[in-house]
Amino acid sequence: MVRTEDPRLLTVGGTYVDDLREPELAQAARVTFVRSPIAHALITGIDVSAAREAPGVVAVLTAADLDDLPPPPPDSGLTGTEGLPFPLGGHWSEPLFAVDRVRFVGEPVAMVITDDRYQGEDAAELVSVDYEQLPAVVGVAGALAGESLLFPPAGSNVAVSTGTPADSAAFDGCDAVVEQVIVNQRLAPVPLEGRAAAARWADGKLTLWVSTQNAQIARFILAGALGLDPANIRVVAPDVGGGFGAKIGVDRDGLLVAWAAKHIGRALRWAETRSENMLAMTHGRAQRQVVKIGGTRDGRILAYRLEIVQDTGAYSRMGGFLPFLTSLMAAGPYDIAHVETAYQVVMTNATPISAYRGAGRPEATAAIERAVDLFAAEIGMDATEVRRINLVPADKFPYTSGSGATYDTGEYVAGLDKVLTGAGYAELRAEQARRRETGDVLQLGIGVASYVEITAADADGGETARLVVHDDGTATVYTGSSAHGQGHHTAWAMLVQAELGIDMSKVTVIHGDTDLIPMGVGTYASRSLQLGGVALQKAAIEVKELGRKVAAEMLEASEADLELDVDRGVWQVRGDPATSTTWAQVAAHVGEAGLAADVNYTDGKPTFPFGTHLAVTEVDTETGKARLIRHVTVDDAGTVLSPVLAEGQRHGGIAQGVAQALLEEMVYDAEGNPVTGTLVDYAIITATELPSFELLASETPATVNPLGAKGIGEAGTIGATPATQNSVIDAVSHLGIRHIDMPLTPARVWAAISEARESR
Ligand code: SMO
Repeated sequence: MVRTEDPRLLTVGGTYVDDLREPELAQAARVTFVRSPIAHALITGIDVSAAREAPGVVAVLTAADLDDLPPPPPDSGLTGTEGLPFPLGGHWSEPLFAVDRVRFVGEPVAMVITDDRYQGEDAAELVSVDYEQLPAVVGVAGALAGESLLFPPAGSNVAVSTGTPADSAAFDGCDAVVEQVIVNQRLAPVPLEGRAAAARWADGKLTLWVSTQNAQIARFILAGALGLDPANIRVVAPDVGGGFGAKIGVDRDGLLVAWAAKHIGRALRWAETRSENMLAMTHGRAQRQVVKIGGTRDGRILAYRLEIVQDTGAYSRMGGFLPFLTSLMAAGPYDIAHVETAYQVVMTNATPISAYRGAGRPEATAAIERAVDLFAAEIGMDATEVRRINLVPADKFPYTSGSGATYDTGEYVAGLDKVLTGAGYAELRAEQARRRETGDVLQLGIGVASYVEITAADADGGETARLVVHDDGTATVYTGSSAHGQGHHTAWAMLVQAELGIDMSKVTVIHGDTDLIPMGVGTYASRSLQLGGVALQKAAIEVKELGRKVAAEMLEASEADLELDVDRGVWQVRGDPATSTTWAQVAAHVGEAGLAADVNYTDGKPTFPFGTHLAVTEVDTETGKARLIRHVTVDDAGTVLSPVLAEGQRHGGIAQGVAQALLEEMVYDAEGNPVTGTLVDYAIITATELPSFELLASETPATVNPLGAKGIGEAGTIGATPATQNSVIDAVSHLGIRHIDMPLTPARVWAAISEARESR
């Protein structure tokens, strides 16, 4: 089965926000943002007079023009651990335009609106902003030092703190205890399509076309920010070129485009440049972790502690919430008697942190998978053996972990064994020994990571589906779960065909338009199939029962005697296939409204996909260059609906995970200037750096939903990152190296090797 969306995407291409040729946008003016070039400064004046006179300028807007907006919500007083801190309100709230103070390079300060886009670039240069530079808060150390404050009224840069765990007695009974500071570095999501929006205000109604993972959530945010009745807002997400979590809802830049269209009464459009995307779209990860792990010399882990400082950047978007998820998943797939976690969320003068492929769970896996390898090295045991001893055994499910998550089903040890067998683990170790013996310049590394993750963590938020069968025998699906590369059209059409026997080619899938689908949640947290897919399956079953009644009437048979021949898509009398009627005839008989069902599925529960990744790297000990040469994985996401879509998710996820391990890092200098703000300095991964992945099959059905489905969207990044990191460290472990922080660039690996050789 191939993807039904591909012929269009590969021939005429998609229609993204900036490609829209809607007549309503024909006269649209162009938005160019004026962004702060300084990480931390007071704004002492903004002079827009010269810009207003520039060619093509329609308007120049700043915070002073926002007086037609509703007052911000009162201080919620949310600090500490009460309530879910995203976004933080009160002291920490994020304005639309910067007011009085800028807090990161890239923060929007003003907006220039011009007839043509090129005019905006020139006019923006003429906006004169007076800045009084302040000391920048860089990284978690800078935030905790507290010498400069982003929000002086708050009195601290620490927005959330769970308190520190007391040094636990659980470690006292351990033969061996290891501690390590681990940096899970800041990453840029880099979707191929950057952020873009187009807005029009007419007849008391706002339409916003926006590149988003969820049109309905964007509408909800818009209504709140602009003080509008949601009924007077239409949000449309056309084709969306990737999001990775950073396009959940709509952020301040998109809100400003919508507001400005209403404010000046002219349609507007905006598409960011890649440079803006690197600085002003949210970033991900950015945790400093301290792990402590202890156990017996025969490999039993008895106690584990994870302390996190989350750098959430200049404003707390989902960054304030990520360490909660990291803490929840801290214990990983292991049965550990004592687990303790603590976290702080701190503000820094950098781009705000939000969700990025895995959103808090990759950070949990990265921490414990490093810790397990460190523990194994300490007791001199093979790290895969330590994993086998401590993985939750198959007969213990449902299992509540030491960090408080209840895993539904799992075959963790079987998954590990499948990967070890598939990779030829013993032969790999033998090859590694050979290379060590001969002193080969290219040393071999074998890294393993086992994981469990939570998907659809917010399952009770539900998902919607509407299904209509038409009198020409086709069907239309309206889904609250919109695609930005995942392949929903294919999957949703497969579900309809499986249930109703209507051929996939006759199924149209519509998403991302709040006029057509007012209720929906959207695509993130690997939730689509297990929530949106189940909603659609339920709608199809309802339509089927409606169809049965109508067909029975038409064929003058009892409902009990009717059966749906799913291969042919016809209703027939049992044992008398000649007496039959098609979906088209049934729909024509009853009229379209008669063959439609609406489902809002809110009974879903989170699921816990799991797996093991094994990465084989070759490390050049003279240059420090690490190359991934094999990657073998089990990613068990329950029952697989479409193997090609599931494999696609695994491929993309692995590539992004390996990229974090080897290449990517968003770096800031001491003044808070981003120094990796272009794709020349920020190395995203390409096919050249990757081998062909060896994906092994494993399906342990979820028990909490009728499709047996768990999420697959984020698994690849979760397993691949620590497997690759462990692999590179393993390649040089014979030199006495125990840990190297990501990204494992040649410079870092070479420095670690040099240091190890010197200290010998
Ligand atoms: S990081 Mo994802 O879109 O939950």
